[in-house]
Amino acid sequence: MAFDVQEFKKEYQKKFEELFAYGYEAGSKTEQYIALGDLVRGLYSEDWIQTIMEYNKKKEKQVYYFSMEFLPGRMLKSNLLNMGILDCVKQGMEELDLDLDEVARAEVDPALGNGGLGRLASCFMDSIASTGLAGNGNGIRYRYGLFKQKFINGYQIELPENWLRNKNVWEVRKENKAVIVRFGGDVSFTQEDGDGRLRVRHENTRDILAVPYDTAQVGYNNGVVNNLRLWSAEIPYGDEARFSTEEQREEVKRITEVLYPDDSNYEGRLLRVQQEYFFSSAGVQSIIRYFKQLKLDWSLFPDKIAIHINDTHPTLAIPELMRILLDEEGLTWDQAWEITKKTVSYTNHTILQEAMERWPETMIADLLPRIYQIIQEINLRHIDKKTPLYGEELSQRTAIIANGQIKMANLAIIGSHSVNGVARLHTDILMADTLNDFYVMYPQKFNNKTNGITQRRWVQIANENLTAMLDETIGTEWKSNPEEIKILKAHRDNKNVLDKLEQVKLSNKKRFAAYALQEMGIEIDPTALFDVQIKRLHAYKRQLLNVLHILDRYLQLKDNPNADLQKRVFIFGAKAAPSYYYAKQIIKLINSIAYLINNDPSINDKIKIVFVENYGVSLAELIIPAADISEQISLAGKEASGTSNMKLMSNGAITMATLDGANVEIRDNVGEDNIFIFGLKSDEVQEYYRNGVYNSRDIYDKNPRLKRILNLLIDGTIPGVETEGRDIFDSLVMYNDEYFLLKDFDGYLQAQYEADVAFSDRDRWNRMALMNIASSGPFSSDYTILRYADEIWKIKPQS
Ligand code: GPW
Repeated sequence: MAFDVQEFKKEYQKKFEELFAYGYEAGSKTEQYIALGDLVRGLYSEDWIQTIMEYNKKKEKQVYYFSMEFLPGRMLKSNLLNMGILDCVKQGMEELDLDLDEVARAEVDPALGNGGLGRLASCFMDSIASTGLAGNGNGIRYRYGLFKQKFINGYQIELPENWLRNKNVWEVRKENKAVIVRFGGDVSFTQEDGDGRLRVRHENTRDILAVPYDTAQVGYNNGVVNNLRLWSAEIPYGDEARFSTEEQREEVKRITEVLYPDDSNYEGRLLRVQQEYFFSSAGVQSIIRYFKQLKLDWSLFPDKIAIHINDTHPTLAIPELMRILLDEEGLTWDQAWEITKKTVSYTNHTILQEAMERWPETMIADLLPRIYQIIQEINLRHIDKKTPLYGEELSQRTAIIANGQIKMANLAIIGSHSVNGVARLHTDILMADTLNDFYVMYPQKFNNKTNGITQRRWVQIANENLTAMLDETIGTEWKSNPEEIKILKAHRDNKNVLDKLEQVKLSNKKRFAAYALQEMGIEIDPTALFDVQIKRLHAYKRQLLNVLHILDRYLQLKDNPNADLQKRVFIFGAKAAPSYYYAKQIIKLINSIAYLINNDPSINDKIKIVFVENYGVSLAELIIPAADISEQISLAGKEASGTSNMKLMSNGAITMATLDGANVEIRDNVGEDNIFIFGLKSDEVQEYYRNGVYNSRDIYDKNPRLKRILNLLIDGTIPGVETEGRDIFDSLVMYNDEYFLLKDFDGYLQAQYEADVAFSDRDRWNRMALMNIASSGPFSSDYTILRYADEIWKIKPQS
């Protein structure tokens, strides 16, 4: 983008005065940020319009990524980076006596997602634009994002996150693109004269206005600016009379009021399914509106439109598309069904049964009577068609409706042409096990798309020091072609490069240490090993296994204050779903252990524990560049992919991992010598579940080292966790340790010991870090997205 520093300074001053009617020097950080954001939006607006016009003119096939969650992170710097003006603006701000980073921190980080799934959607939006693909996001503009986490006395407290409290400079309200979404009502059929076709009458509905707010998705140095469309629920214009009571008005607003705070765990609530239909219907309607403008035959719909559903949350897009094609556009069932299947594709993100969405039949029948009929019809036709081919039993197991419930995964698979898992191992488990019945019926639908991350945010923005060091060492090609980072391997034995890498890491650790001191009053040594586990709190992710290791070190130091142990800082970041009692108990336990150990002078700072409050995208950007060890220790088979594993690897952390999710592929890329692997394999876990011979009590009785640690939970050593300690102890010892922590404990300790040894040899460790960075290119979401585009969506990058 043609733009120079002087010009920028002039424009910025002008913009500020225009907005606030005084000089920028007197403004607050928020005002300074708003002025800059506003200016930046103006700079890409022409490309934004141009991009959309071009897609329309060329009738380019477009993909619509439907996702209940997006976690974009702060957008100022990523927009500047992708526009190619980050350095220019930084310098300009400096000359105006402003610090860009400080101003950028005034942006509220929009937490419109829970964790990995939402962040993946945002990495994908960045990659779709950056690889030059015609793509759109479709989601919900929640008034309140994921709760703000506070710790009070070690317990998690949830506070509302009003992310729109300041002006959102990136969004554009598009009233002219609003659509009506209908709930409830009565469905009847009338025989029309003439053609004898049945016409559907859907009356007495509750009509909600869906208003889109569009946010630009700026591609990296390519002039492409795509669109992310988030829908907000409002009262239809002119319909105010029908919503005369406060109660009725509240009901409308409630639909997009707040994000459900559950990660990999579904809540069968009416409001949730209202949200799902609301944004699915609005999205499909605006696609239909666009397609009709093209004046093409309906049979060409799948040649122009791909709808991708991010997990089952947007599955109602399938019957909604059917409804519109049948009831409003007058297509036959067979025509509509062919179009729908060819248009929709589905990603599965979990095998956990508790995360599988199932809606009570009666709930859907009442809330969405026409959609319910269509689902019933899809189900009947499916069973009719498959029973003669596969027999009664298998066919019934794949039914969409059973036992009064509607199974959304079954609908998503039957109503789409592609089903993908998010890592090789995960997809293999889906095919062989979780979704095997469907794999037997539709082998050609199944495919793998291993997740990826955008190194633009996770390296270039989060880790400027590493970026500068890479540019200096291997040039800048890796920035537009992530695989090229592999040439860093040529420097693996270059002492000078290894030392520089160590300096980069150290400076990032100092930056985090300053944060820990400032925000939490915890003093940490930046030369200690930083051991990081950042992800949602979940039993299957096994934060508790990490805790058992910490307690083992604690006991070693209690026994012998001079024990030869590597000094470590254990960093945790994790939110628990407010209703997930056990996860909240684990948070309390970790905080209590942190308090105990951090304040025990006999430990002499050999262990420090930092549990950051309110972990999210912005904190991830601070923590990840500072990590030495990346904890990826889920029970094998349970974590579909993981993505923090990739972000940490790209920043030179060494992975401590079970062979789960994408960890397997990380090991394959980085090599056995540059990763620490331990624990049960996925098939071994499966075998234990099948034969039922696992007995955790037995391990407890026979392993004195482990027994001593577990007893700490119930013997009063850790103050303030009487109930938590007992409940957690019981889950591990009395209720047979569902996630095999005790089984994997010895292997984990051994791997951690090896990590200590490796860390003490600075050259060896730095070389491992270098090899991780150099092997991280294949995990760029650019490649992931190009595979989706080529193999599922059938769209090509624009030149
Ligand atoms: F349960 N994931 C997530 F599959 O963050 F829907 N939230 C969710 O609700 C689900 C999955 C769901 C995560 C997976 O746990 C993680 O392994 C994966 O890397 C991520 O989705 C992106 O695919």
